[in-house]
Amino acid sequence: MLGEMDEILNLTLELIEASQAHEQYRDIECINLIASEGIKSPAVKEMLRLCMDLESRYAEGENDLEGHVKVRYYQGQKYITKIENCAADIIKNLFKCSWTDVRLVSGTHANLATFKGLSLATKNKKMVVTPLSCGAHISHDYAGLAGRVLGLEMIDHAYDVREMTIDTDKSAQIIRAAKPGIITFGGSLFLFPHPVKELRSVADEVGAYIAYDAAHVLGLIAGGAFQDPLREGADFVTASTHKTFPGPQGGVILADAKSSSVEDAIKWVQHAVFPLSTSNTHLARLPALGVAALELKLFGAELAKQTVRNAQVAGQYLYEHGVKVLGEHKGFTMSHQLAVDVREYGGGKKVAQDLEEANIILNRNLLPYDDQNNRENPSGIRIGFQDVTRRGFKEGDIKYLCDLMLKVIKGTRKPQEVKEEVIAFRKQFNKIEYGFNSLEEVVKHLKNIVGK
Ligand code: DSN
Repeated sequence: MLGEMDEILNLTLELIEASQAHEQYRDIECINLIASEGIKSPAVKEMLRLCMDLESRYAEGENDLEGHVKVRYYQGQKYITKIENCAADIIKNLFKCSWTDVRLVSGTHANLATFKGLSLATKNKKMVVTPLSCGAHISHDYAGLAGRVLGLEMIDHAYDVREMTIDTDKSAQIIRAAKPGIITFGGSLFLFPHPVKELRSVADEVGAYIAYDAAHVLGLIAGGAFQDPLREGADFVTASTHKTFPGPQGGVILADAKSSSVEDAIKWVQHAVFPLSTSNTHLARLPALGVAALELKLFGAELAKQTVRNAQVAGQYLYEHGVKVLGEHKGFTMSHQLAVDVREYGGGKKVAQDLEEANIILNRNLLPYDDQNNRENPSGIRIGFQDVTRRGFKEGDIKYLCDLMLKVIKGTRKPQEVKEEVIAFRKQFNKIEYGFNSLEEVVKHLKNIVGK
């Protein structure tokens, strides 16, 4: 027993120390360039800290066609219902849509419920998707939940490697031949808009729903800096709420109930949310989701514009310094991300690991011409600029950051030496921009706007 408790004590100390050390490491000493992560404002964090009881509660049940609570199967819901309805209404207002579901605990969960709901609505198991190496999320893929969990049959969009987007004409032919129930757009390596508008009528010809995975670009859409999928013809938008949308970790689905067929599909998707795939919907994130959405309503345009600008400046600078950044003839990117071919420097794995040693954190990534099963050492790295932008990086800071990266990528300096410069540089950015410092500041700001 004593020996066992010794071990438990050690584990507990390690747990506490590692948690403290992590906060110092990633939040204070690293420059974070993982394109799928986001950074919360002090007001969003304050809201999260306020919600410790909510973090213990349940709210199982059904929602209505406005995304509001319809029925709950537990007592004690009078404030929980208000919270969920408010969060849904702020999201609907931000994305100008008539329906949302905010109960998803992640973007993958949003895809699960949407793909399942739409395959039930259409009684069709075929789904046209972007190939994994061309940017699809693993949940769209035969090797992920779409294939292995939902048993969908995947047919690949045609992808134009030079243009770094879906080939419209060839994909139209593929869709006409396959007659899928679902056509997906969007994904995780996502530099340029996908042809939603262009393929809407082809989806109509075959009776398919369009699902657009906006996990990466949700904040850019909110800020009007990327394509607007709902206005271009997407039936459903799925997303996580913690990437360019700088909220708590979670997921969301959006739709406009513009026809009886979308209304019918919403009901199936809601059924796939509950009872098919949730019991606990992680309620404590909902108030913080509302605050993050409000911040984007107020500051999202400026934030999105600077994020994309920073990514483009980095693309140009790295390219001018001899690094193979993809999409050069199109200005490198229209999103928060860059894709860089680093085979010349040892491949994605080596470069990502070297940069990690210098406290610059990003991920290796498959590029469209890679074998999609070679996830171990793909050709590329993916760089995301949403975190540094919110910390206040402007064009000059981005170029300095690129200089630090170039030293490591090209091996002209040891990563350990560059690390000291990274830590010192990171220390100059201690505020979160484009958001609020406290809930008090949120309320004051809003009252000022409405003149109270
Ligand atoms: N796997 C994540 C990404 O990095 O894109 C999204 O879930």
